[in-house]
Parts: sequence; C-alpha cells; structure tokens
Amino acid sequence: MSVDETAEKIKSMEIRGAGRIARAAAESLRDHALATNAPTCPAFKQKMEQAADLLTATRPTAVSLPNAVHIVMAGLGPAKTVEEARFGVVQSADHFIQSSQQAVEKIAQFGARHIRDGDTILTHCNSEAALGCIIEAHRTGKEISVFATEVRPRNQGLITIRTLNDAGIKTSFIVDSAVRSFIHDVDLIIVGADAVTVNGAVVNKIGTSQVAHTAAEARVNMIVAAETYKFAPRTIMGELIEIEERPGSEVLSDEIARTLPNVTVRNPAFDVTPAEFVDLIVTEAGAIPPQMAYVIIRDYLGWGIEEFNPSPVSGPGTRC
Ligand code: RUB
Repeated sequence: MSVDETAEKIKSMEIRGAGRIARAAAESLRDHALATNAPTCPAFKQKMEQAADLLTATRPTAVSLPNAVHIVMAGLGPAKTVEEARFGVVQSADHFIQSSQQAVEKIAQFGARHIRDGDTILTHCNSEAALGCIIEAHRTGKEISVFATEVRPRNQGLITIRTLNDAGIKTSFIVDSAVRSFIHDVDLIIVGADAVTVNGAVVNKIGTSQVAHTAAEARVNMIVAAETYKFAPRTIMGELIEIEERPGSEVLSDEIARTLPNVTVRNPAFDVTPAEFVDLIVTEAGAIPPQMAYVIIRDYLGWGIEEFNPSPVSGPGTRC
C-alpha cells in the first residue's frame, strides 16, 4: 500500500488501534523504500523522511506511531549507497513488524496469568493486546466472562464483541455509562494503551479514566496491556501527549448541529488515567507497576532522550 493510502486509512480510522497503526506505518515505509528510486543516498533519505513525516502526522496520540517510524527509519543507519539504505529500512521494518506481533503474543501469555478461573473481566474499546490476554485465559481452560463497553462515538466495542463471540467467550455488551452499575459484578479490568508516559499515566480511549475511577472506588484491579513501543520517550523531557480531538460530526450529525447554533460538540478521542489507578502494566518484557515506566523508556527506547541533544554525526537515522 502506498504511503498516501496508508496515511488516509489511519486518519479515517480504517486502520486503527495503536499496535495496528504502528505495524501499518512500518509496512508502508518498507514498501516505500522498495518502490523509491533516488540518484543519491541523501536524496533517498529525504524521500523516506517525507514519507515518515506524512505517516507520523496522521494521528497525534498513539505514541506507537512515531516510535515505529523512528525504529524503522533508524535502519537508514550509516548507509553509503541507496541500496544499503533501502536494505536497512526493509530490514528494520520487517524486524519491527515481527517483534510487534511477538510482543502481543507474549503480553497475552503474561496477562492471562493474572486472570483467575471464574473471573469476569471488563474491557473498554478494542485493544488487541487486552483481548489477547482474555482470549489466552479462555484458551487455557479458564471459565471467564466479559463485560464490553459500546465505546461512543465510534463503537469500537462492536469489534470487541465480535472477536469475543468468535472466541466463544460469554460477553455482556453495555453502554459506556453502565460501567458503574455493573462494577460489582467485575473482578478485573483489562484495557490497552495508546501511550504510557514517564510517570506511568496511561493514555487510552476516551472513557478509560472513568472506568479506572469507578474500578478504584469499587476496589477492582485494573491492568493495562501495552507493548514497550507504547511508552513515550519524550515525556522524560517534559513533552506532553497530545490528545486528538476528532470532528463533532462523529457525535452529532451536522444536520442536527446546524439547528443548535449555541451548541459546540467536543469530541476528544482519548483521556489520561493517572498511575495510581493502574495496578499493573503488562508488557512483553514482563509486568511492571506503572511507576516503573521510566525503566522501560530508558532500557527499550533510550534514543528518545538522545534526540534532545543530537550529535551532528551520530544517532539513529541521522546519517546516510
Ligand atoms: C484505540 C484504543 C486502544 C489502544 C490499544 O483507539 O484506544 O485501546 O489503541 O489498542 P482508536 P491495541 O480506535 O481511536 O484507534 O492494543 O490494539 O494497540
């Protein structure tokens, strides 16, 4: 798929979910590297950087996207020829895609161990990492059931209930505002993440923080399933995660909105759950308390820190 097509599909949410977005961007950069010709290595690098910028600008919140782009672009490395640069990008993209899929599988195994036989789990939105844990628990013979929220306004809950249904897992489908009514029937919350900041705050689909507050009040544990590339390196230097605000027409049709000139629709796509509401973040490197987010950033994504003091001759993706 071309970079333009991939960018459009991410923007329109045909491709959605932080992990899938990251892999789609990596695939697109790999295909672009294979299809791009340039007379010199710097010219090739410039074309790759244009593609990388286009993809990164599609959705602002999921940190998996710039992280994936950064990892793939690091494949340019110290290449001296176009062929070397192309090979480097293809190799790093393939490696990222493969390790991302393996990460989701590992998280499923680790996360499933936190689910007990007989548990009822509540999930919000549609996260392949969170669903992986639930499906793995079911696959290993635990008798579980799930509450899945609707997820207004884009109804990602419909994708979730289809997946759970196909896996043969008993599921109750509820509107977002019913979480508090059912919280005492729930043993564990499992959600995914679009970003994890250095202080362990979790950015995920709008409504996640309400679920977390409700869970805390009812003493129900909350687990976040998140690959290490969902952690945000630049938050170490104080950069904030931008919360995407999508068009109001996703919430209220333009036809009705036109009749209400004093009403403005606000449609933030994500919210922030503070670390104290999260019991554990399950990553492919193991489960950590959210307060250990810094360690994941330092050990797995340390390049984010370097970038703020870039050396003129080194650093991933800076040479060609
Ligand atoms: C998706 C969402 C998901 C995370 C994690 O939002 O909030 O919970 O992206 O998903 P949107 P995954 O539908 O707006 O992209 O575990 O699949 O990466």
